[in-house]
Amino acid sequence: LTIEKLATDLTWEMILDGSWQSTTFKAYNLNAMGRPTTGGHLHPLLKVREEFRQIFFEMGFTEMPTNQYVESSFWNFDTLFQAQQHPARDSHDTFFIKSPATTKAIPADFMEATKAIHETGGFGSIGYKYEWQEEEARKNILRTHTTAVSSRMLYKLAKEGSGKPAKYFSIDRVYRNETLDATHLAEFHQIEGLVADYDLNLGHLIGMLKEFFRRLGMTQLRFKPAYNPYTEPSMEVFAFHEGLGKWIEVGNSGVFRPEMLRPMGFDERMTVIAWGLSLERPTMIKYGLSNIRDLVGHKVDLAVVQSNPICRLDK
Ligand code: FB9
Repeated sequence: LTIEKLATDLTWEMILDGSWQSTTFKAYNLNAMGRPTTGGHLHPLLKVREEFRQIFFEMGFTEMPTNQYVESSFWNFDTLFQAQQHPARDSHDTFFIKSPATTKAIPADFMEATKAIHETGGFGSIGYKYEWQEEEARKNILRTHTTAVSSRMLYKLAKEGSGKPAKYFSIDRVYRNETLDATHLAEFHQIEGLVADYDLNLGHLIGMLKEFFRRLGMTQLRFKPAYNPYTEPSMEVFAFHEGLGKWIEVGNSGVFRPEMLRPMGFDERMTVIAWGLSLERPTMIKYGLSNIRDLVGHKVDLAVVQSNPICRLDK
C-alpha cells in the first residue's frame, strides 16, 4: 500500500556503502524512445557543392587542389595573359596581401616566356607591347578566380609533356574587392571546369556545356559572345530555368588563348576549353533565398540550415 520511489541510477555511493543490495531499481523500459540525437547539418552551399562534385565526377573530371587562397598576381593574372594595366588588377577589384606582399616562387623560365608574350607576343600573337614588370607579377593577392588553379594545373600538364588529354574541375572560394549588395559579397565560390585535348573547338565547348547543364535540369541553353582576357572566343551562357519560368545567366566560358598555353610549353595542337559559374547563385535559387546574407554570414538562421531539405539539382 506504500508507493516506493524506485531508484533509476546506480551511484558510486551505493556501491561504496553496499546499499545497492537493498535498493529496488526501476525496470529498464526498452521500448522507450531515445532522445533525438542532434547530429551536424551540412550548410546549403556544401550540399549544392556536393551535387556539382558528383556531376563532374560522373563526367570523368578530376578535382583540382584548390587549398591555396593566397596567390601571386603571376599565376592569377600574368599567366592568363591578363595585362598588368587591366582594371581587374587594381586594388579596387582585388585584395592585395600586406605580408608577405610578394612571392619568390616563380619558375624563372616560365616567367621569361610570360614576360615575352606580354611584351612582344609570339606564336602568331603581337602581344600587348608594354614593358612587363616582374615586381607587379610577384605581388600576392587573394585569388580572384579559380582559373589561377587551372593555370597551375595546365602548366604542370605541359611540363609532363605527355600530350595526354585532361579534364579538371574546381569548386572553391575566390575573393573580389567588389561593392557588396543583396546578391554579392567580397567572397564567393567559383565552379570551374576545363578540358584539355588536341584540336578542341567551340563545338566541343557547347556540347560540354549542354551536357553539364542538362545534369542540372536545364536543357535550353543560349550562348552570347563575350570577352575574357584569357579566352578567345568567349561566351556567356544562358539557360531557361523551368522553376523560375525565365532565361537566366548561368555562367561564362571560352577557349583558352594560345598566349596562355604556348608559353607553358604546349604545342599548337593542344587546346583547352573551360567554363565557370558560381555556387551561391544556384544555391540561392535552389533554396529560394533572395539575400545572400540569409545564406552566409553571422545573420544566417541556423534553424534554416538544420531544417532545409536535401539538395537534388536535376530533379
Ligand atoms: O553562376 C551563375 N549563374 C547561375 C549558375 C547556375 C545556376 O543553376 C541553376 C539553378 C540550377 C543558376 C545561376 N553566374 C555566374 C551568372 C550570374 O549569376 C552572374 O551575374 C554572376 N556571376 C559571377 C561573377 O561574379 C563576379 C556568376 C559568377 C561567375 C561568372 C563567371 C565565371 C565564374 C563565376 C567564369 C568563368 C570562366 C570563363 C572562362 C574560362 C574559365 C572560367
